[in-house]
Amino acid sequence: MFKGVLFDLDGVITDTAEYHYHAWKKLADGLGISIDRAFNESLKGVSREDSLRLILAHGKKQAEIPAAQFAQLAKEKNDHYVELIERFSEKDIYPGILSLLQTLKENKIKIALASASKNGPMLLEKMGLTSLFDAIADPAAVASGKPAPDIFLEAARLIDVPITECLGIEDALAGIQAIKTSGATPVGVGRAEDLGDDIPLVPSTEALTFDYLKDVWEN
Ligand code: B16
Ligand code: MG
Repeated sequence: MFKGVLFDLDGVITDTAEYHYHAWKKLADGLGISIDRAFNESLKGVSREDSLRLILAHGKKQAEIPAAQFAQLAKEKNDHYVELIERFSEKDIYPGILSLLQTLKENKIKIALASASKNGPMLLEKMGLTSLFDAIADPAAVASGKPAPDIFLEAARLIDVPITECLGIEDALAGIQAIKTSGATPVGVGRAEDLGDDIPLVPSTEALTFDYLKDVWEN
């Protein structure tokens, strides 16, 4: 039986991708760079700074932005994003996630957050989920973002469970790659076209039950 579950946040526990998109779009518009929802897909699971680099490269503007302005742009995006998620609450938890977390806890399975988002602790707090988590890995404390395995390794270290005894749940390809490299067992939320056909997948979080996770582990 697995002893720990490492959760991604955006796209697994709640839907913040739309808000990230609006905040990035506002910033990109101001820079004369056009981004759409398809481009936004490539930003899922990618850190704030790496997302900004991708947007600037997309608009061929990376050479024009000095370091101080880069930091300012990242801050502007985050300020707007934080405004957009101001009213987040329990109603924003994806279906099935609260009962899964409660069941894991009842069964003494350790739970950790392995999100690229520096806003993760605030979002868990707003959704009333903080007390269900045994640990929150800090994305600022690891050397490399997803698809590197660092954040999942750090999450497993914090709950003191060997990474090979953990499941990792992700909605983004970068995150699935990170889980695979870490040595944890991946479970994807999404489509085979996006995440690959070589891992267990659920179409939406409702299907993420404790029984489903036990089946994944045993098969
Ligand atoms: P922040 P996840 C990721 O969260 C998002 O998918 C990604 O779009 C975002 O840029 C990243 O967090 C950083 O977020 O700007 O709030 O630090 O999917 O790893 O939970
Ligand atoms: Mg995600």
